[in-house]
Amino acid sequence: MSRTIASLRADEILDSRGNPTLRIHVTLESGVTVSASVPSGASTGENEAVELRDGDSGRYGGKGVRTAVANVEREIAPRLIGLDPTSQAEIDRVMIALDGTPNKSRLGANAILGVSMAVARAAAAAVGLPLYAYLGGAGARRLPIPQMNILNGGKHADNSVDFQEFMVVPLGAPTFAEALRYGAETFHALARILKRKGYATAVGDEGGFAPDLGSNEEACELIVEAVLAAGFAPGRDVAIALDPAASSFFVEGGYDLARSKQGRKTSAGMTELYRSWIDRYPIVSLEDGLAETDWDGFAAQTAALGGDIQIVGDDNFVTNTAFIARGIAERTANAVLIKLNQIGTVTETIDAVDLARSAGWGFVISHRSGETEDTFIADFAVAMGGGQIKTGSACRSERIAKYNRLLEIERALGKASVFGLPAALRRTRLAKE
Ligand code: 2PG
Ligand code: MG
Repeated sequence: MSRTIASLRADEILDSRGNPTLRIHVTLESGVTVSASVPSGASTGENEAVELRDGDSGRYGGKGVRTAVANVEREIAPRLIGLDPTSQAEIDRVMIALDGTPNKSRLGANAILGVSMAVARAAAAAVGLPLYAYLGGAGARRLPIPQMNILNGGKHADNSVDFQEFMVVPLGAPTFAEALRYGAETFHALARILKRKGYATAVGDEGGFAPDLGSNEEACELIVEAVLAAGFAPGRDVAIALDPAASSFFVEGGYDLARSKQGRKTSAGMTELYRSWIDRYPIVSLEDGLAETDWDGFAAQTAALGGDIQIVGDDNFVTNTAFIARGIAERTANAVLIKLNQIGTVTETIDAVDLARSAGWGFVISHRSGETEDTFIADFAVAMGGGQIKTGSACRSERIAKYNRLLEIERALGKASVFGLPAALRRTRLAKE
């Protein structure tokens, strides 16, 4: 059949941090060639699928991916040539079995995911559909509200801020295009405010500013100021989402706010801190407010705050249905962050989304801090229909590429497109007001 896979090739390319990653090319018998590139995280969860690195200190400090490239071309390709790319689940199953480990450490989750994404793209091309429509079907028409990370700290910047991500959420916009404008104008207003106050306006890994602030809380104050300066109503037009990525400052059983010199806190102390912020700032979503091992703390936090805001698990769930199922049983969140490379195949990522959906949880499709110009997650967010994406600030082209793709999709859908608060954010205090 002309649409079967004729060849599979891999390249070692660079990600947005200048570290090696993979680009996979799939060619079909018909001659159609597509490619997909793999992202890479910095604040990774312990149980993520394994990103295979060469460990050869003579190249890229050991971060080369030539072994993963060889695994694609020598091991995976011979098994997939001749298969129909629309058999996504079967192809992903073949790769999981060929790898043979629980965490894809033999062939590398980077090798497997690149192939999985490229196969999805090849299938979409073979059946003549845009990727979002191929993966999501005729009902796929909800554009996501972006969580735009305009102030960076933690592992994504070398500054005095412990918390990793302070994001604006333009949830009051009528369309995705307008939401993007609200977010970008707030970003530019924040630049002017930082400059006026004598703060640095250099950006971190995800394109947010990375100034040395006096405290973590000052980030919320500055963002509210920026929202107002841009002419928007805090909370109604533009809200705030946080990803403290608390595993990164969890030291010897306590939360150590060392960078901002704010001392150590217990799990309950952190939740109290968030409560006081929620009372003062228009926060609608909190991701990884506690460390990935702090399951009891997460359950207490969800009981305390989950009626008012979205509680998102990232490092603790790692897009893995086993951990998400535990979270659902123990009520440790009410939403999950979804990252394809945490689990390593498109099929397993869809399984994670399905599980979240079946529990009535929200889900946020997410980039990694190390990205490429690949826009797969933009289509994937529309296909899954959860109404939320997190893909960085309003600068750095590896982030903007995803937003620009979403603009294209919204335009292509025209009047059929849907944009607005998903159920997961409707529980928020702001939406109830
Ligand atoms: C996160 C991600 C993306 P990283 O913690 O949510 O923002 O960061 O890719 O470094 O894990
Ligand atoms: Mg996170």
